[in-house]
Amino acid sequence: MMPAPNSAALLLLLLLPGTLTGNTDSVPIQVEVQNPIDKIPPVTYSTHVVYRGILLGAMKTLMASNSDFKFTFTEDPNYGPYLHSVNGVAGNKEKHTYWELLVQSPNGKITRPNVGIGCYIPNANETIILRFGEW
Ligand code: B12
Ligand SMILES: *[C@@H]1O[C@H](CO)[C@@H](O)[C@H](O)[C@H]1NC(C)=O
Repeated sequence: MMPAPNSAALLLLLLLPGTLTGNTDSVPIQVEVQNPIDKIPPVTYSTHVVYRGILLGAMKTLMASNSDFKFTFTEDPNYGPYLHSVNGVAGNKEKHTYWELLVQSPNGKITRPNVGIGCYIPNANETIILRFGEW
């Protein structure tokens, strides 16, 4: 006969959403496009990412649902997807311009991730800032 399932273990399963059980929750985030170089006012979009999903996925979801937001990326052999253009504005090697990836947490703190759009995993309610800048 099978032993009766341990009730403490069952409770633990119920309390761990997304770990052992499937998680269908979508994580809400915002994407803000900043282009101070061309003096374009910032635009903020709301989108979402699947549980523990990558930023690139959220950006593709946003592009598919909102015709105002578009982006292109190139594939770096070592580091993966490199964000090349946003809303028709492209980074340029000669002009030393690029799209910088910044993250603003709900408490307002802004950080610069040390990975690109293919590796960054957004957290709920973060504002992902795509900022056209110079290096
Ligand atoms: C210079 C540099 C840049 C320059 C590149 C300018 C240019 N076109 O020459 C600029 C300022 C544009 C840049 C941007 C970013 N970078 Co950078 N960059 C470097 C650095 C210091 C040297 C690269 C280099 O010249 N190698 C020598 C050449 C001969 O080799 P290469 O293969 O041709 O180099 C190319 C790639 O490295 C590519 N590249 C540079 N950074 C990144 C980042 C990503 C995600 C990708 C896909 C490609 C890429 O640009 C180089 C020139 O074409 C490296 C660290 C290091 N010491 O290696 C970090 C490094 C590659 N960058 C890194 C990061 C995180 C970024 C950013 C995501 C930072 C941010 N938060 O915005 C952005 C990219 C955003 C985007 N648009 O997708 C990380 C990548 C780690 C990872 N696994 O994702 C590194 C390793 C530094 C780190 N923090 O650890 N970067
Ligand atoms: C994100 O924001 C929503 C709506 O304001 C809130 O209900 C939720 O608790 C927040 N989640 C986190 C992890 O901050």
